[in-house]
Amino acid sequence: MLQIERIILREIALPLKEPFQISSGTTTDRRILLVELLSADGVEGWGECVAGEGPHYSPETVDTAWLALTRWIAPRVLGRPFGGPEEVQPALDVDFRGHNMAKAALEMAAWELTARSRGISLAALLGGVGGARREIPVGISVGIQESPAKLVEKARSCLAQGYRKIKMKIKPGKDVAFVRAVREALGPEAPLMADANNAYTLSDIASLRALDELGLMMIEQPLAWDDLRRHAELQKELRTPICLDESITGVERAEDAIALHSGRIVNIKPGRVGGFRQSLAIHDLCAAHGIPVWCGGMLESGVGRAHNVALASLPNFTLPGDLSPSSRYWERDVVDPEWTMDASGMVAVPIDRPGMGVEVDRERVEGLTVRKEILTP
Ligand code: OSB
Ligand code: MG
Repeated sequence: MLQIERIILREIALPLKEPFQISSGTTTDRRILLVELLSADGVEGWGECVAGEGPHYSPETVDTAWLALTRWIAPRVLGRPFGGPEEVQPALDVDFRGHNMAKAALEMAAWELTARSRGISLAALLGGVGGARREIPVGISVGIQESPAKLVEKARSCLAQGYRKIKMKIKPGKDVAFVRAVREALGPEAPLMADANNAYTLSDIASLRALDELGLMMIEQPLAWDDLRRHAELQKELRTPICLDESITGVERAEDAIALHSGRIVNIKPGRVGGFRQSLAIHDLCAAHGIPVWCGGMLESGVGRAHNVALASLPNFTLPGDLSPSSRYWERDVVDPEWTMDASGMVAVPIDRPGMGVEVDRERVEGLTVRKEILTP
């Protein structure tokens, strides 16, 4: 049984160590929405909303998520008995369209709370600890750089740190020459990929064909954020697997993508798909169709990272996730212990600790809080 008696929303301001540029814009300071739940029997649960500062990745923003949580999500869950966290997402989707990231923040906190109240790890609750997945290979997402030489320098340093996959953000004009320079500098075996965040159309086929020659593990979401059909056309023209990110907003979209052959790999971000229930469904669907998945990131604090690490412990997460350690993003994270990566590019899944496996540094969070609201039935 799961009954939520109190929801505490906080927006914290967390500056990135360095600006992060993707094709649709640059982020320097994160506005992070944290969700804290308190159950009827006094157990806490934490979630993080991955919505951006502006509507540049998906239509949601921190402000729309705050509105959705206070006005429509909280009233649907507060004081209401659920059989378990898997019942939360269906309840939120009745007569309530979209706002996946806002819904996910609440839903994932409900899973976290459940794991704590059962005294098991979130990874174990999600079903991810079957044998060897106590560690997950980590990839890094490198923002758009000024010059090919700068990108080469970054990528080289990432490999030296142990990262198992290097994803380079690209956009027209900052693509082929940049990626080719890295390929030439790091050699044919370097695990490289590119992420365009929708910066291309089918008329850019020449650049996309040139990228196709560079031995990339995949090209992520080259075309429109909500497109599947054109990605299918493009995939026919490329040897490099297309990986879908933005377009996969739930398990039905994943079914569509598989039916249309829109890509060969799926990046699962639990926030984008409405939470863990949908993430698990997409994971299982892709596994049944031989489609590898990996866990994407949204520049989360240590709270969202904990959820991603737990999810990525599932068996079909066979490719390295965007799960960089805390120090790649922040001077200091908001959880204790902070997230680390070992020299061979692995992050440990904290399966011996209840819940998400890290504790929120409440004092630090209070100090960073710019807005707070307490919601009760
Ligand atoms: O497309 O994966 C993306 C960050 C913000 C918005 C979109 C994306 C990203 C990342 C960051 O690539 C990955 C990370 O959190 O390290
Ligand atoms: Mg992406």
